[in-house]
Parts: sequence; structure tokens; C-alpha cells
Amino acid sequence: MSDTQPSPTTVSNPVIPGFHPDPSICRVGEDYYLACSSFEYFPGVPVFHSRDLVHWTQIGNALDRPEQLRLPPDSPSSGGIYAPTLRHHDGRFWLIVTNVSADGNLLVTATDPAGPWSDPVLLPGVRGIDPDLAWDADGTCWCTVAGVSQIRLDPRTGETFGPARRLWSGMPGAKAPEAPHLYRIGDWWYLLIAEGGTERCHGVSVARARTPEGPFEPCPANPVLTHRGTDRPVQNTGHADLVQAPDGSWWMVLLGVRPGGGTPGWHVLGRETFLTPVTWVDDWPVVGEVTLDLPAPPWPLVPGPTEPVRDDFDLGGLRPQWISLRDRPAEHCTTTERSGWLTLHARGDSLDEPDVVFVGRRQQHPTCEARTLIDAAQGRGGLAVRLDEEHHYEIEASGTQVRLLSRIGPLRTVVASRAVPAGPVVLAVRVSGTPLRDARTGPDVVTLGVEEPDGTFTGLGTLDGRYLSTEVAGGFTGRVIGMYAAAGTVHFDWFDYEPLNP
Ligand code: 6LW
Repeated sequence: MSDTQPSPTTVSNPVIPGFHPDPSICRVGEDYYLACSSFEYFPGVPVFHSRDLVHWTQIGNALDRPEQLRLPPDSPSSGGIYAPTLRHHDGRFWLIVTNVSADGNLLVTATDPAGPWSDPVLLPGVRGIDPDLAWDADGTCWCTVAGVSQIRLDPRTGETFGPARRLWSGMPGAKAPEAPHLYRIGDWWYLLIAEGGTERCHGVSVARARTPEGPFEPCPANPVLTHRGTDRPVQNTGHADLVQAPDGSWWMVLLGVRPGGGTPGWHVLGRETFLTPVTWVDDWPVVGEVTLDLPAPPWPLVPGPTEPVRDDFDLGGLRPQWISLRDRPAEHCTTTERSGWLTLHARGDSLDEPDVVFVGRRQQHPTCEARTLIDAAQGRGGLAVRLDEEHHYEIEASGTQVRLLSRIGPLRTVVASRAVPAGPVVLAVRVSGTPLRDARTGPDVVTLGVEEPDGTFTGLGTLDGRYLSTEVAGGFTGRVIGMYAAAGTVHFDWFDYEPLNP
């Protein structure tokens, strides 16, 4: 932002769009760091950096080695890596997280949050999901998990001490007390939780005590945040974490969704990371409404590097935004076999398979376009919009044939096919909005096709986007758009992703 340009009065939420749920945040000096869940994708636990809480840049992934992240081939979509907690203590970064498909709770540390992160310390004594770390002034480390219960932990060895103790089970009648975070703020210990379930009834509640072990008294105003029963454009608000800015102000990061279409509303980008301010009244947090246009924070904004539209795969390795399914063995995925190309050697024979070779990036905008130049002379592969193994649309090339395929639950369809000239061909996907005609209008439509030799786009079909939404497919993730190989060897010269104007 140049000195002459006035600072904006509002900033856009979500601050980290696309499926980046269960955010956990910490601050070191002027720098903020944030980590999110990643489920069946490898590498796992994306780590972000910001100087202003508004602009975030992914700096790596905490679990980027098979020794850290075991995701068995039969592990389900939306299994794997659930909610992390990221903290800075005693000169190091600490990240605790649950692998529900193997190992359970584990802890990794780093001096540089961009990595490398340590091999995991397994935590067999920590039972439950959504583990949190908090340290007392005497150095005692308290680990709190969903439910909500707590156990004393040595984070360096993983040893636990004594039985887990139930601290609080949330507000009467609310289900799923989870996502606990424990903070020492002033004379109080605060216990922040999510409850109501991560769907439309999601909310945030808080309790406080004079010691980290309780007893905790609930805030009279609980839930301190929920959008349940409202017509607000951001829904499912919950799973929050608190951070104090250098100027003493308090802020909350949390997950939310942006449903589109008629009723019940379908969200396709997964649960995204939002920001909202927090004030304090009578030593209780008061949380601002989570809006799409957030009043700008009272400090200079520091935009990060602009993400390029095109990835030419010429960096010698893949950028941290690229994710694969459960693993990414070098013998199946390389950018060195053909210099400046991404080469995929097939393993599974379609996107219905959990071990299909896939490299994708989160869809982060309601309307967007993705394109790739594919050489499928020696195999079969293409460009896909994926929610999970049972919900995906793809434009697939093999030699001089291109097909549009769809998988919706039990239904597999070859929607269209056509011949293309021999040689590399540009495949393209366009996601665009749909005018709200009636209660049954879906959230968007997905057009998949090819670019002719003269560059014009020819769609092979336009499919209803509701079938690639969480409300239809279920689960905890959001759409990922990427490249795959289903037979033989397939090469990709470049990949473009850019938002389109609504
Ligand atoms: C996570 C739980 C939740 O462990 O969903 O939204 C689970 N909250 O806290 C997976 O994201």
C-alpha cells in the first residue's frame, strides 16, 4: 500500500479463505502465526504468517514428512489430522494435534515456524481430540482436550501425570464441547470452547477460574459468539482461538462457512478462517459479529507477497500450497523428471481410489478458474474439482481423447467426450455463481472443458455445484482443485488458478 493511498476502512473476511478450519494462533513480537486442520491431505497442518492479522501467507506445513504424518491408504476422507493448537513458549514453537487415523495425539516443535518441525512426540496418555497446550507461571504444562478434560503433560517427553480431570462440559444442553483453549489473562484463567457441533448450531462459550485446574464459572452471556438462527452470510461460527495484539487489543480467529444458493444453503469452500475483534467487560470477553467486511484494525496493513496466477513447476519442488492424498511418494510425483513440468506416475486408476496420485490446491474463491497444460500421450489423467473419493468432477485426457466425468455418491457418469489434436492440450474448469431463482437453486455451477488451438474455451458440460458441497458430501473439508494421473505417466507444464469476478 503506497504512502499516498488512504488506508482501507474495512478488510475482507475470511482472512484465510478456502478450507482452513480449526485455526490456532499465536504471536511472537510483531509476528502472528496460525495453523489449521488438514485431514486426509499430505503435507498436513498448513502454517501461516501475518504482520497485521489480515494478510496471511502460507510459510509451510508442520507435518511434511511421512515420519510425522502417517495416513494409511484405507484412512477415510475427513479422517487424518484434526484440530491443532499452535503456541510459542520458552523460545520454541509447539504444535499439538490429533491424527485420528494413526498415532492419536502428537506434538512437534520448531524454532522456525516455516520448518523444519521436529519428529513427533507421541502422546498416548492424552486421550481425545482438539488438544490444547497452556503453561503455568511455574512451567507446569496443562493439556486440555475436547469434552472438556485436562491432564498435566511434559511436552518434551510426552509423559502425562495423574488422571485426566473433567474441567467443564459446556453450557447445559449444548452438544460437543470441544476445541478447548486455556489462557492466563490478568487474574483469571479462561477456558474457551466450541459447542453445538460444527454445523449451523456452532458457537463459542467461555468460563473462567482462579487456577488452571478450576473450578470454572461459565460466562453469563454464553455463547459469547454464535450465528445460529441468524440470516448472517457467515454461518457455523465456532472453534475459536484468542490473541492479543501488540497494542493490547484482543482478537479472535475462528472457523465459519459461506453457504450459497437457496435452502438449506450449500458451502463448497469448507470451513474458512475468519477474524473478529474482542473487547472485555467485567473481565468477560465480548465478541464482535463476524462480518464479511470487517472494520480495519487500527494499525498499518502489511500485505504479503501476491500469489502468482501461474505455477510453472520450475522451482525444483512444489510450493507449500500443493496437497496430495495421504502421501506423496517421489516415485509417483516429481518436478525433475521433465524439467519445468510436474510428472505424475499413476497408482490408483481413478479419483474414486484413495491412493490416486493427485496434486491440488484449495479452492479459495466462490467464482474462479483453473487451467493446466497436460501431456497425456503416455497415460490418462486430468484436472479435477474434488471434495472426496465419492464427490468429484474431472476433465480427463488420454492421447487424443478428452472426457468429462462426474462422481456423485454411487453414481459415476461419463458426461461427454470428444477428440482433440495429438499433443499437449489445455484443460480448464470454471466455477461460477448461479442467479437465485428459487429455494432449490444450488450454490454454483462447474463448467469443465478444453481450450481449442486458437485459445477459445469449449465446455464439455456444466454441472451443479451442490453435489460438491459439504451439505451433500458430508465431512470436514472443502473443494480442492488439482491434477491427477489415473494410468501410466502424465505431465503437466503449468497450472493457473485465479478468482473470477462474481
Ligand atoms: C475438530 C472439532 C471440530 O476436531 O471439527 O469444528 C473437528 N470443530 O473441534 C474437525 O475439524
